[in-house]
Amino acid sequence: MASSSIKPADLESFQNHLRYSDRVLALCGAGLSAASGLPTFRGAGGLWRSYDAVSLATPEAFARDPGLVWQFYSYRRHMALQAQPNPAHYALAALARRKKGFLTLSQNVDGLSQRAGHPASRLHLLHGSLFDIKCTAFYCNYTESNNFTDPIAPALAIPKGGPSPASLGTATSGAGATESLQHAMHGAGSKPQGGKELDISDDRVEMPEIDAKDLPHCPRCGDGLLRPGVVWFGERLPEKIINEVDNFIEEPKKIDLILVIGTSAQVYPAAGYIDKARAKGARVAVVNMDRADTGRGGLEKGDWFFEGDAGVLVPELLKSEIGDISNTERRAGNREDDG
Ligand code: BJW
Repeated sequence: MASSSIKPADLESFQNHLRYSDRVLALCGAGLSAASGLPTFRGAGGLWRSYDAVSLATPEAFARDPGLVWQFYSYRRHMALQAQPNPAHYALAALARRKKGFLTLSQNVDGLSQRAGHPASRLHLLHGSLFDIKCTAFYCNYTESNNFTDPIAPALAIPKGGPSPASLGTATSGAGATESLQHAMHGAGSKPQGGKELDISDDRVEMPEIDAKDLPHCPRCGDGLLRPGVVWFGERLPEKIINEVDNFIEEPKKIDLILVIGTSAQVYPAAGYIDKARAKGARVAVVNMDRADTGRGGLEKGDWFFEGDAGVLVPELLKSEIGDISNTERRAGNREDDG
């Protein structure tokens, strides 16, 4: 594992606090999966073709152009399936197995925590999953979990003809992941080479327009358009999850620590859990590439800021509790099933 930039005194004080922490939260965002090669939402990594990724994550965008929004999500399903969990996903999963009072709140929809063996009962997916699907017809309540069909409809297959995204998995930031994909595309020349998938996240690559009839439709009602089971702006987070998180926070015992990993902490209600945990006594430890991303409230005395790649820093920070994230651990994680 690459050496990190953590100051020994900070590592020691953090690990001392972690050792005596019974109730711990983690709030995770897109930066957790950046080391797995998946782009973030905001900043340089957040462009998909000429669109701000956030602008495609709305019910209005889907109503206006369901074909475009499905192309965006189908591409992300495909990329998430090709990506591998990184050491930070495995480290959080290992901590969840060892510390019963540890709960992870993830804003990520990519399935990588689950694939790292994170116990399901200790992982709350605040913004849903790319692999959940639901019907948009108002009279139909069809939903499906863990649909890994790729492509989900033939018309959504990634067009072929160019080089593959060779460096997927080596970037350590969202922007880096986007850049490496584009470099892979254009470094090899603009002429189609046949057989390899085109990087349709780059708007220099032509993308077919898709007829509404070729988008995924509901197998139950027959005519409703299906949509990804993610939470878009203006939509409620799943009530069951909100209640479970609130129940954890409102338990009489204090919360000792909240880890804030790879999130710009700009989106609510997720970002609000930092203040809620603080109000219950938690110290805050932020892991982020960007020192400016400490959430709206900023840092307070007694907090920690660990600057760098979560894929490197998280396993190092948690090492005193979980040991080394070795290949054995990864295999154990993959077999883990907490029912
Ligand atoms: C690294 C790294 C590396 C890079 N290592 N770090 C209170 C105040 C103001 C507004 C609101 C409020 N409450 C609600 C709102 C409205 C709105 C909102 O929050 N707006 C804000 C923008 C101001 N919230 C909502 O609409 C929510 N719904 C709601 O509140 O409903 C209420 C309601 C009530 C009654 C009726 C109806 C409704 C829903 C929010 C849903 C967000 N959805 C998305 C899309 C999900 C699907 C998808 O994935 O496509 O969630 S938007 C997008 O942002 C996605 C993410 O999960 C989320 C957070 O982004 P994240 O993960 O933080 O990513 P980035 O890119 O922002 O940051 C990455 C970070 O990683 C950066 O800091 C990098 O530096 C760092 N990094 N590489 C470590 N290697």
